[in-house]
Amino acid sequence: MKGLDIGESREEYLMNVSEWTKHKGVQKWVTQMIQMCEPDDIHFCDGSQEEYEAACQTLVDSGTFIRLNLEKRPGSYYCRSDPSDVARVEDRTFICSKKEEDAGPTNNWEEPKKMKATLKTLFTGCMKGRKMYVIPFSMGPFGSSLAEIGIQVTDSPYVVVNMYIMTRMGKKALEALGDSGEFIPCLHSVGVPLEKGQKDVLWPCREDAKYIVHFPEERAIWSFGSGYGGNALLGKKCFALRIASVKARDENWMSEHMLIVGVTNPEGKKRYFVAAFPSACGKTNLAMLKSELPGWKVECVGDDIAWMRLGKDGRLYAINPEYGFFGVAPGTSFQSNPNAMASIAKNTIFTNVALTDDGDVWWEGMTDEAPAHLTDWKGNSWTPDSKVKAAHPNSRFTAPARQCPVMDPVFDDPKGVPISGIIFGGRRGSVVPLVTESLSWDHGTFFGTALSSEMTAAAAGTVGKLRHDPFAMLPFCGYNMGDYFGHWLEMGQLIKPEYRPKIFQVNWFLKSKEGKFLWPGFGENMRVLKWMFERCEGLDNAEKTPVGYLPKKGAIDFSGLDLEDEDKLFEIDHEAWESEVEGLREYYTMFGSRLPRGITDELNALEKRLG
Ligand code: SAT
Ligand code: MN
Repeated sequence: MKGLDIGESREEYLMNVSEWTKHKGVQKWVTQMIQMCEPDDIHFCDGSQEEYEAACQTLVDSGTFIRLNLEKRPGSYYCRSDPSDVARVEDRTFICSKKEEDAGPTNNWEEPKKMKATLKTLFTGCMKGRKMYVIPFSMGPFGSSLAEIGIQVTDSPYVVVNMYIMTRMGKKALEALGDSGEFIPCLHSVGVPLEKGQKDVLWPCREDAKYIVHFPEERAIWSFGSGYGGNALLGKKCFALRIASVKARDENWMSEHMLIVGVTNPEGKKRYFVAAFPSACGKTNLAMLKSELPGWKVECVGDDIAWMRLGKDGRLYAINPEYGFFGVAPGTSFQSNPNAMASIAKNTIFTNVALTDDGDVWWEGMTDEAPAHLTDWKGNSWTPDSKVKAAHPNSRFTAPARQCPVMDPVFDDPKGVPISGIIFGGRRGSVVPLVTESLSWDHGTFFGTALSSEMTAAAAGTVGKLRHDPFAMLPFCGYNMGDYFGHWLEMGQLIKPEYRPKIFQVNWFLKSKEGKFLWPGFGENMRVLKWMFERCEGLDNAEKTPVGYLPKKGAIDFSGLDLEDEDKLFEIDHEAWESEVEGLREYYTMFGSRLPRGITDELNALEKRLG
């Protein structure tokens, strides 16, 4: 590792940076960041395995990382965050567009100049006593016209090792950028400078000052005070969704909070689908679905984010901009998601799960019975009689995508994959049928705007209450959500009609009056995917209803399933739908004049069809 004391040798730094990249914009920006943050030391990341291991060793030496049992979990590390720094902080996340209305009613806003002034005060000298890492990274495969480059500077080695897994980073990203390419500057600090000789804490962060800030017009990200997940790994939600959604609007493409899967039928024909789900709806499980239907196969291209662009042929192509999984651990088991379990068998970073006595990991839902003794995510001794959870509900694994046994070999293909279908799904105990196909692109866009989910114990709020989460993008859209609806309508016009993806809505969570789930879910969801696949093939297996196309009787193969009430899966309760329409009308008022006419038209048309 090339180390350097800036204070002692500015010339040497300038020599190093010009050796490292000829890109004048990068040189200038990194220099400015150094002058403001005043790190003691700087490291330019090359993305090598040795560099990754050295950074892990730094974290082991400082006590932040614990090396896991080499036989049970080779190449893997255990980490506890500060108990106050365990999730994204939506109330500290800002979209600082020049005009407030351009951030829209779903985002926090602050005047950019004012925010910059606040941040500059916080960032000044914030890396004293620390090393600054400079991480060039590519979101998307190298050489892809769908990929974008970012440069993150950070004082957190935890961020470095997570970015190593989650993105394609280092020298190759810098080469892809070239001498004059466009990059997104991503500034990050945990916000805890160290005095000379002062001992560091295990997880530095700021309880009093967290800022996750996006400047959409400048296309820049400034993140202060948190070291965790989406707050600190700036390639993920900050860049790949919030900033990218703005770029996508301006450049006619789509940046979506969607998984990507390839579905292959028994004849070997393959079609690709993308799907958006609010949290706690089984998105990761669908992304890695183990098919229960003989001859049918699902492969994973991505589990969280899809970037989609028009090809020259007028078709929509998607890439997964990420390179790894940052997945929620609790609930992941060999039963619920065997492919995720295989993905995290080695070379994985575990954060805020529980530690077993033999140096492995455990979390609620991993096995039916908890181990007799654990150390919980706060470092306390834990037994099954303990009153607290052993793993934090938002505890995570960071694992390389290539370790997933059902990873689609084309996930690294610069061309991306052609999309046949788009799926929206929420958790609804009633009203929304198991599966519906939209009547048109605009009607499908309406599905996206209407997406909502009943809250689970996994998030703060009242359990069972409906939370609107349009396109599952509520905390991730970098501009006015009303304009984003309009962008979807416009994209539909740009896609060649014969290639326009079909749009579906699914609901795995219908319940009987007694509160029992009516649909088994998990691997059996393959039966629903099969119907969608066949719709894309043009099969006449649907019938038109007021809410969209539903499967004809017998069109979904339910053989071998012990279903309590098959008809209820497709029931349309007119009264419930009418109040659904009323609820949406009321919800849409928050977008005011930014609500596109096309969406109001769809709502009115639905109301009319309901009669
Ligand atoms: O923390 S992340 O944004 O990476 C994951 C999530 O909260 O959705
Ligand atoms: Mn997500």
